[in-house]
Amino acid sequence: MVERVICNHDVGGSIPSTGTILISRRAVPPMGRAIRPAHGRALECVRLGFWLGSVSPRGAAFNVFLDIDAALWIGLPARWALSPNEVTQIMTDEYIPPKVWKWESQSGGAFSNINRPIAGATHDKALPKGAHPLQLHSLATPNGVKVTVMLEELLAAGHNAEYDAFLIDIGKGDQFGSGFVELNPNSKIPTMLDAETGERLFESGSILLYLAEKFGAFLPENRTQCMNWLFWQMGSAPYLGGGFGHFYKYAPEKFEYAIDRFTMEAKRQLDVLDRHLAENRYMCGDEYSIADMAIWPWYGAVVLDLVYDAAEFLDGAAYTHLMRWAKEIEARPAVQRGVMVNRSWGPEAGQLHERHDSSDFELRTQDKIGGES
Ligand SMILES: N[C@@H](CCC(=O)N[C@@H](CS)C(=O)NCC(=O)O)C(=O)O
Repeated sequence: MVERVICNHDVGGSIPSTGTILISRRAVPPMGRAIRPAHGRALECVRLGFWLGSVSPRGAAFNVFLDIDAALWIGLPARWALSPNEVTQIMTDEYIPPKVWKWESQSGGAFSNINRPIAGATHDKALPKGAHPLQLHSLATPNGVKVTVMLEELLAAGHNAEYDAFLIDIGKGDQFGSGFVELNPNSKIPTMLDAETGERLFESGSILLYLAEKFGAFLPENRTQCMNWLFWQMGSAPYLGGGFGHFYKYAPEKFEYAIDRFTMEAKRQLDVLDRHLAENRYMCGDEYSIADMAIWPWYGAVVLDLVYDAAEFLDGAAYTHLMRWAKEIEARPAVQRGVMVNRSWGPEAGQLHERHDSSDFELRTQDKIGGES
C-alpha cells in the first residue's frame, strides 16, 4: 500500500522543505504513534523508504519524510522528522469503496479505453460478408487463435471448412458495433456466423465444439474426458489472462498482492497440465483434439514465451511435459497458419489481417500487401 504525504514546512537539516513521500503506508504510523517492533514489515518499509530518498524514481524529486515517532524509533535525528501539524495533506491509495460504484474514470493500463460497465452497441456498423458459409470476426489473441487453428486443422484434414476471417480491432472498439453485437451480445472476439445454418456463435469453447460436431472431427471417443479439459480451459484461462497476464503485463502499476495471487494460481494451473501431460501425449489421450486447441494458445503460448513475456518469471522451462506438448503442437503447419489469421502485430510476414482463401497465406500477408489493407 502506498501513501503520499505532502508537507509544506521547512524541517531543516539536509532535507528540502517540500516534498513527496511514497513509501509503504505501514511505514508511517498514524501521527503520534510509534511503529511497534511487532510490525516487522513496517520497519523494512521505513528502511526502504529512507533508502529510496536518495534516488529519484519516476524521474521526480523524491524526498522522504517520517513522522517524529517513526524517525526516533529508527534512530534518525528529530530534525529530520515532521510533526503532525507539518503534514498538511495525506493522500492515500487505500481504496475505500463508495456505497454505490460509479463509472467516473478509466482505471488506467492497457485496454482501459475499451472497458465499460454496460453492454450493447455503441455505434451502427454492419459486419462485412464473405463468400464462404463460415464467417469469422476475430483477432489473433489466444481466444481468437483457438478457432483459426481449428479451422485450419479442419481444412488440413480434408474437411470443407473454408471460411472468411475478418479483423476485429478490439482496441478501437469494433466489438461494440451493432453488427458485431447482433452476433455476440457479449462484445468479445471470437464470434462466428454459420451462414449455412444461420447459427450465430460466440464463446470460443462453444465455437470449437460446434465445429467439431459439424465436421465430426477432433472430438475423441472419450468425449466426456475431452469436455472436462475443454471446460477446464474456459474456466481457468481467465485467471491466467485476466488475472496473471493483466497484472503482470498490462496493469498501470505492478501490484505485488495481485501479481503474487495470480502467479500462484497460474503456476498451479501449469503444474496441473504438466502432471497430466506426463501421462498423456495430448490432453485427451493419444488423439489431438479441440481440448489441445483450446489450451495451447494460452498455456502453450505462456511457456513458449509467446504471450506476456513471462516464461522466465513463471519458470516455464521447469514444466517439461507441458513444454514437450507445447512444442509438438507449435510445429503443426495448421497451427502455424492459424496463429497468423487476424493478427495485427508482430513481424509483418506473420500478419494475415483477413483470410478468405488458403492462398492468402502466401499472397496477402502484411509484408506483401503493405498499406493496402
Ligand atoms: N470467454 C470468451 C472470452 C473472449 C474474450 O475475452 N475476448 C477478448 C479478447 S481475448 C475480447 O474480445 N476483448 C474485448 C473487450 O473486452 O472489449 C471466449 O472464450 O470466447
